[in-house]
Amino acid sequence: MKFAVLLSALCFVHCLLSPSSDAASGDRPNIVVIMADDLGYGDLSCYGATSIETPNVDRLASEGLRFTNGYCSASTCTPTRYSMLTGTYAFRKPKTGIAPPNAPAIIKPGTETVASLLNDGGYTTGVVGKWHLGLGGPSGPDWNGDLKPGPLEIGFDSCFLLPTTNDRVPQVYVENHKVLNLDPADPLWVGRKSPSPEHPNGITNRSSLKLDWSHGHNNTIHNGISRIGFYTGGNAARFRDEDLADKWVEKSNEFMQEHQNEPFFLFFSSHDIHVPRMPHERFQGKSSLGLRGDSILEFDWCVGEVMKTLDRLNLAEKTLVVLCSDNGPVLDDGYQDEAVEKIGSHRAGGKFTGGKYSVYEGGTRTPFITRWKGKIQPGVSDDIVCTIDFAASFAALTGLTLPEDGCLDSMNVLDALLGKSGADGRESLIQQDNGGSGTFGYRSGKWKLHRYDRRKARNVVVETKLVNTPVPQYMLFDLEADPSEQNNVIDEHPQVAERLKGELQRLIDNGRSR
Ligand code: NG6
Ligand code: CA
Repeated sequence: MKFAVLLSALCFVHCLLSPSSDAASGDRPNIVVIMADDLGYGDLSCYGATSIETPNVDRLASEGLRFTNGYCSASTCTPTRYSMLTGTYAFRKPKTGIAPPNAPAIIKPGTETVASLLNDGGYTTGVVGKWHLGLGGPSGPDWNGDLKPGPLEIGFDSCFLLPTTNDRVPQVYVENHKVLNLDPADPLWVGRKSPSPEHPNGITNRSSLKLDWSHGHNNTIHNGISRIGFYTGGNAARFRDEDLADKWVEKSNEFMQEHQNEPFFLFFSSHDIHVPRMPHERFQGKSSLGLRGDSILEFDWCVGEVMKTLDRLNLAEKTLVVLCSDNGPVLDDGYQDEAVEKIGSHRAGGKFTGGKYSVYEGGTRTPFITRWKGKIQPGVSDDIVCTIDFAASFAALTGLTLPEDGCLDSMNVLDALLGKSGADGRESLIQQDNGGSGTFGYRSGKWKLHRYDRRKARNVVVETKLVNTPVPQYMLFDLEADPSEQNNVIDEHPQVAERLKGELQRLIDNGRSR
C-alpha cells in the first residue's frame, strides 16, 4: 500500500516534469508487446493472405494501425530480441547471433532496456514466453540452481519463460530464477554432446518420432520430437509442446489481472510459429497449410485471448498493444511438417523476396500493428518503424529520458506508432541477418542497398530450400518501383549506391545512430 502511494506520488511528479504530451496529461498507458516467432508479412489475412483466416489479428488491425513498412531489425530471433530490448543494433555486440541451449545471459545487468526504462518509470514489467537471450553468468545457465542473471536483472519484475527455443533443449519452463517443478532428485543436465552411447536420439530412434526432422534437430528426443542439443533429467518439469500457447495465455492473463490497477508492460513472446510446429490438438488439421498454418491459427487465438482479457478488465482504452514478429518466414526450418508441400498459392512473405536468415525485405519486413482504443485512429500507415524503436518511443510516451550511453539506435517514432497526422517514421534503417556476418540491408527512403561481405545470400526463395545463393558484394533496389527486389539497379544509379554505402559504413563505425 505504502509502495502504491509512493508510486503514484512519483508518477505525479514525473508527469509534471514530463516533456511528452501523453505523459504530461497523466495518460500512461499499459504497453503490451506481442511478438510472434517467424511470422511472415503475408501470413495474416489482414496482410492479404487468402489461404488462412486470422480473425483476431484482423480485429486488432481494424481497431488500430496496420503498418506496411514495419520491421524487426534482424532476420533471426536472438539479434532482433536483443535489439528490441536494448534499442541497440545487435551487430554492435559480439555473440548476439542465434543462442545455443547453454548460452549465458547476452544482455548484461545494468544495460538499459525497454523493461528497465519502464520499470524505473513506475511500470510493473513482465515477460511471458520465448526468451532465447541466454541465462546465467559467463559459464551459462545453472539449470538446477538460480538462473541468473536473466530477465529479472535487466528490468523485468517477473518472467515465465521458454528459456531457449522450442527446438532447442531443454523443454522446461523457467519461472523467475528457477526451472518450474524441478525435482531435485532428478536433476536437469544439458549439453552439446550425447551423455552416453545409449542415449536415444533422432537418428538412432528415428522411427519412434511423431514429427520427423529434415535437417539438424536429431539430438535428444522429447515428446516424440528430436531437438537441437542433449539433455537428461528434469522429467517432472518437462512440458508438452501442444500446451505452450495455453500456458502463455494463462500466465499473461494472470499478470494483467494482477497488475490491472498499475501501469504495466507485458512482453508476450509467442513461440508460434517456430519449429517444431506442434500446436494444441484443437488447432491441428484446422488450416489448409499443415502444421505451419495450424500454428498461425494458434497464434491468432492467443492474440484474441489477450484482447479478451483487456476487454474484460476494461483496459483496452488504457493499453497500447503492439504486434510484431522477430523475423520473416521460413517453410522447412528442420522438420518434415508439410509446410512446403501444403503451401499452395500462399506466400508467407507476401510480395517480398526472402525470409528468415535473409536481408531481402521478406527477412525483416513483417506484420506490425499498433492499437490503443480511443487514441489511435484506425487505418493503414506506410511510415517506416522498427522494433528497435520501442525504447525511445515508449520513453517518449511515458515521459522518460533515454540514457546517453544506451539504446544507441532506438529512434523516437512515437507519433508514427500512434498515427498522428504529419508524423514521420524513420528515414533509414539497417537490417541484418544473424550475428555479425558482414551481411546488411540498408533502407534509405525508397532505396535499399544490400551488402554481402561473404558474397552469399541465404533463403532468397522462401518457398524452396534454405540455400546460399552467390551474389555480388553490393546490390541496389528501388523499393518503390520494385518492392520484391528483383532488379538490381546498382549500375544505373552508381551515385545513390555510393551514398548509401557510405551512410551504412558511417552508421556502423559511429557505434550509434541516435
Ligand atoms: C537454426 C536452426 C533452425 C532454427 C534457427 C533459430 C538447424 C539446422 N536450424 O540453426 O531450426 O532453430 O536456428 O531460429 O538447426 S530463431 O527464430 O530462434 O532465430
Ligand atoms: Ca524467430
